[in-house]
Parts: sequence; structure tokens; C-alpha cells
Amino acid sequence: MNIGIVCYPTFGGSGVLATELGKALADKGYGIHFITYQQPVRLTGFSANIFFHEVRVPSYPLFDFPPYETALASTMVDVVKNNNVDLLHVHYAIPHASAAFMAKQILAEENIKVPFITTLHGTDITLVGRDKTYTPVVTFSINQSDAITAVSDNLRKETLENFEIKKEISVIHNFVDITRFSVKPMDAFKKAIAPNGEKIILHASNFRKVKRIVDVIYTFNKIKKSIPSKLLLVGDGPERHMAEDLCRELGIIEETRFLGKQQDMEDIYAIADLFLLPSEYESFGLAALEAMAAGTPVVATNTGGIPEIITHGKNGYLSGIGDVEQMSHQAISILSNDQVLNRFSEEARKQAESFDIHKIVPKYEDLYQRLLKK
Ligand code: GMT
Repeated sequence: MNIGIVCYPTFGGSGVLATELGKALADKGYGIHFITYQQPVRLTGFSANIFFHEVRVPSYPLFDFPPYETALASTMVDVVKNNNVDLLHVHYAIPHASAAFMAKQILAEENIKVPFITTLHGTDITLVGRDKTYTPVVTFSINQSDAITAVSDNLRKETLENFEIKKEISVIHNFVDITRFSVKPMDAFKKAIAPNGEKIILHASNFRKVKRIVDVIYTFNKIKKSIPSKLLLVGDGPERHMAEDLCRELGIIEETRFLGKQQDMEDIYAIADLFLLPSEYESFGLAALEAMAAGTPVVATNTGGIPEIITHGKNGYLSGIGDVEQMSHQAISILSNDQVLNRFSEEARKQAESFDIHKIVPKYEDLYQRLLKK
């Protein structure tokens, strides 16, 4: 089977998940055709079954806004026709679902039948999609999808509550490759970050407002008053400069390291003692799952799909949005006792196993098979 995967190629969770899915399917013998404007960041290494098709958006003086969606739909048509693609799987509704709908119609004119699946990831529904500017097109193109999936029960519920969806939405949770994220900590790296055996607190995100980076910093500021610790911040985005300024203002810049965008997250999760995810909303929280797979317990907010991964008091803690006081207490309670830390770490890893790649990817395969039989 040949599958066209459309995603954002950046460090965001939807692109990461789409790329990991494509890689896993390619390992199983499927022909995978990534269609996007740039090589996806997690698409490293060579696989005979993976192809990358760049969407080029030629510029023209008239275009204040280059028409990416048109270029994407045209590229999808071209890739489907020239590579016998059986189905398209688009990740993140905007503008991928409407471009897929357009491609499907164009191909139908030539008697080529190609179904498309839309996987909803989060902000395409909860933030951007809800903006009136996009809602009619988002609603229409989700409804036109041959199958719809959401990455958590919560996102399914949010979608049904906020859009008039006339079709079944199947939940297929995010997944993680447990084997890959079970790497042993690199002592030299750990020592470079925490030379005196300090605990390492980690946060990784795209530094958007929804991530509440300020809460990461204030929570760390409280933790470090009780426990010698270092803060590692991975990623980049709009809130990065503000975050650096705040660390300077609080006098904790020496204990904080901004690592920027990183590829080999497994090495970073491996040295962390605790992961902080104080988001306003997370449809799932893939970064939390990856941390847990590495045996790093997570202190997060009780929002969106996060409670579908974290069991409060067992493999991490949940607290109210913005409650840095509680989050710091929870973190300290884990970090101040090595026995407790080991227990949470063990439980976090166990929990991540239920989202292992080998359990979740077959759910997508089943969906593809069912769709092609129709
Ligand atoms: O977290 C982000 O802001 C990136 C975003 C994306 O669409 O790339 O991530 C979303 O999709 C991930 C993969 O399904 C989920 O694990 C994240 O929770 C979700 N982010 C939000 O809902 C804010």
C-alpha cells in the first residue's frame, strides 16, 4: 500500500507524530510519501520505502500571501498520480484537510479514487480552527474526510462540541517508541549540565503562549529554593526571549540552560529527573509521553488529554492551570526522596508502555484497510 502523508515539517507534535508514523509504516513495508514544504525534522536516516515531495510555492509580486493550499493540493494530485498512492493521511486540519478535499475532487475527474483521512491534533480545533475566519472551511473539510481521527478522547469531545461534525471520529492516541526512549543517561552530558549532582528539570515545547513558559520558570524558581536543581529548556518560539528576560530578572539564569531546537530528544529525556508541562491546553501532550517513556515523571496541568496519560499521584501529578505553588510542591515531593523518584519513574515508564508504537500503529493500519475495502 502507498500512503501520502501531509503534515507540518516542524518540531510541533503533529509533525513529529506524522513523521514517526510514516517511519514505522515504512519499516513495515508500506510506501510512504511525505508531502510538505520542507523535510520533516524527525525524518532522518535513509529508508528505501520513504519518499519526500517538497511543496514549492512559487512567488509572484501579486501574492502578498503565497497560496500554499493551492500548491499543496496540486502537489498531492501529482504525487498520487505518479506514485500509485492509495490513500492520503493528513495531519492537522488547517489547511491540509481542505487541500486534500480539493486534490480528491481533481483526481475524481480523472477517475482516480483516493480517500483521505484527517487526524486532528489539537490547536487546529481548540485555537485556530475555532476562529470564525477558518470555521466554515474546517468544518466542511473535516466532514468531507473519509475518516477522522483525534489524538485523545478529550480532543474528540472538543471537536464534537465546537464543530458540527456529522461523521464518526475515532480516537487513536499518540504513541512513542519505548525502545528508542529507553536509552541510558549519558553521564558526561548529565555532569556537564548538573556538575554537583543537582536534579534536572526539563521542559520542551514550541514556546507558544499556550505552553505557559512563565509557569515553568516560576515553578522552577520555587523548586530550586528547596532542592539544588537545574532547568533545561528545549525548543524555540515566540515566548523564548521573554523567558530569558524573566530568568535574568529572577536571578536564575545561571541555573537555566536554553538548548534551542533539538533532534535527539531521547538523550535529553534520559538525563532529566522531572518534566514540567504547565500548558493551558494539550490535546494529548506528546512531549510528556516521550518523557515518561524515558522514565521521567511529569508534573502537568489537569487539562485536555493530559489526564489520559498521567495518573495523578502515581506516575506524575496534575494541578490547576497557573497553580505554580501546587506544581512546585508536587515536584519537590517527588524530587526530595530518591525512593519516591524511582517509584514515579518506574510507573511513568510502565504507563508509557500502553502507548507504545507497536500497540498504536496497527490501529492506523486497520483504519487504512477498512477504508480501502469500502
Ligand atoms: O503542542 C503544540 O503546540 C504543537 C501541536 C501541533 O499541532 O503540532 O501539538 C498538538 O499535537 C500533538 C500531537 O498530536 C499533541 O500531543 C499536543 O498536545 C498538541 N498540542 C496542543 O494541543 C496544544
